Amino acid sequence: MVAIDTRIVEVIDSHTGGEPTRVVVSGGPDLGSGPIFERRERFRAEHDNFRSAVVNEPRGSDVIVGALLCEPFDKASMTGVIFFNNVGYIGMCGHGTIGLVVTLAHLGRIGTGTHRIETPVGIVEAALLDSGKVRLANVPSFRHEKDVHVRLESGQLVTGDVAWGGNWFFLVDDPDADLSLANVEQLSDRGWQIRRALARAGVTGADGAEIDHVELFGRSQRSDCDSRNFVLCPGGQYDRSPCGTGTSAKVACLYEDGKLVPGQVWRQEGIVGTVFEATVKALDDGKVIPTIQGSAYVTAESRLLLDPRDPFVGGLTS
Ligand code: PYC
Repeated sequence: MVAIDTRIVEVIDSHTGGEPTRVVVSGGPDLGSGPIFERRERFRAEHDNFRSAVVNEPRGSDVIVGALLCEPFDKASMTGVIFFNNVGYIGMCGHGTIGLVVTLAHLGRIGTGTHRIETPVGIVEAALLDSGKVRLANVPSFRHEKDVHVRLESGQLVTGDVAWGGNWFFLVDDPDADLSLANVEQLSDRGWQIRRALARAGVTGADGAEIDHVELFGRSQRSDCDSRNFVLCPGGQYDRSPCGTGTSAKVACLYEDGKLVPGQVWRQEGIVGTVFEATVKALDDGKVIPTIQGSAYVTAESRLLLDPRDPFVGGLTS
């Protein structure tokens, strides 16, 4: 029996290339009005326990990315969305947007065609295709710094690029790395070492923004893919998908290096073997609009129960 003051939160779960998204369709906090980035700050300041309750154990897991639907401030958008994870909030989420579109289609709220979505870091456009795939036109993406050297605790020097694809990434080409699922512990450890080295060296994104995603690139064993990656997310989990914002950051760098021309398809394989297809459209200021195409599948329709008597009503946090 559900206690009278238990809060009920309706969620739809999906996965995009193996990476889960949990869309909150009702029962979320009232964040008031105003631009989505302001509402994200209200979410962080006043309702952070809701974030943790929805994505963390015992109702979720470290891997889940949450998506809170919001009334858009931009009236031309069909919805606003705030993405969050086990430790906080992210700007954009590529796999999450693909999951969100498939979820809204599952609910009968949208059909095929292009849909404008407002995120805290800008407007994106997501097309639900007849095939069921989703093609996302992301926020303007760019390289902030090329060939940055950082020294790990081991003394090893690592070189990478700092780039924006809706989140901040440090991208490292590691052609000889063993980017296999069997090696994720070592890869995660390397990712953390790089994050710590970036922090020690004071390497940031624009305006001192923290670089909270690390992306390692190696060779794909597949003849139909250009590269394989491993992405360490802010809360220590690795992205099961090829990472939409990470692939956006990658193609922005490739474009700047003259290795990818507008319209050319880049096939990015992720660590579990799923693939996103990416292209770029060049903007006048040197940035690009990346498009990311992938598939998502709905996995559950659930009601989360937040019983105030539950000692873990706000989720398990470390
Ligand atoms: O697909 O952009 C993405 C993403 C970011 C963090 C996890 N997935």
